[in-house]
Amino acid sequence: MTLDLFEPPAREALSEAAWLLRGFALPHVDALLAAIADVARAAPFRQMQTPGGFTMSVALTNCGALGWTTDRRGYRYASADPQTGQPWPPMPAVFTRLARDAAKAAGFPGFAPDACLVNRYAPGARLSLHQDRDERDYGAPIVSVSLGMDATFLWGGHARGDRALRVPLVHGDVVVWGGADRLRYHGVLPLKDRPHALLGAQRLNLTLRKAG
Ligand code: MD3
Ligand code: FE
Repeated sequence: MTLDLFEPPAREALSEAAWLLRGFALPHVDALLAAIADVARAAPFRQMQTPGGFTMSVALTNCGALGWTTDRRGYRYASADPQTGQPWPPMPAVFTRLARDAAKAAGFPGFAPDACLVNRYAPGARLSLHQDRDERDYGAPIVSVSLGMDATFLWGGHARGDRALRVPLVHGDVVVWGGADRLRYHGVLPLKDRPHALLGAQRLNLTLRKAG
């Protein structure tokens, strides 16, 4: 029998339907990075324009049947990459499996994502407080996978002005959000310039969703 007195908890509650699974992605890092490189070869990372005319500090790409995009006309999910007119690259099997297993561990069995947004942060990049409301059905959870540099995640309330909790996210962490917490405001503070041993001066974040 293993002595498990010092095992970290398998899951940590951020609130009633949001779960932090520390290190859940660590066994899959090599496969995830190889799959992200494949996706980025077919659909390169790019900084998109917001409807308000700003350029996002985060660069992004997508895979799966649907991909999240933004331009002067608004935010939406689309089946084709606006830069190439081609369908987004297929969802790698390691993404689908990790998302399903993490959702199950957080109490959402049967999660089958059809969209994966891949965000890439350089030092200084940030994501201001927002809600994710471009998906068709808020009944499905969202699974988020953090790789590379540390980040401080902002976990707010149901109104933009609600006080936000600061949650440190590190390489390999997975968070699952659903139910009553699905429409909470959230964001990411500007990243510090503290290169990661494996990934260097970048943070990658996967968000796996049922968008359509
Ligand atoms: C809480 N990305 O792409 S993932 C996003 O680290 C986004 O790149 C962040 O927010 C990142 O939209 C954070 C965590 C996340 C994703 C979806 C949520 C938190 C959420 C939906 C509802 C509540
Ligand atoms: Fe978001």
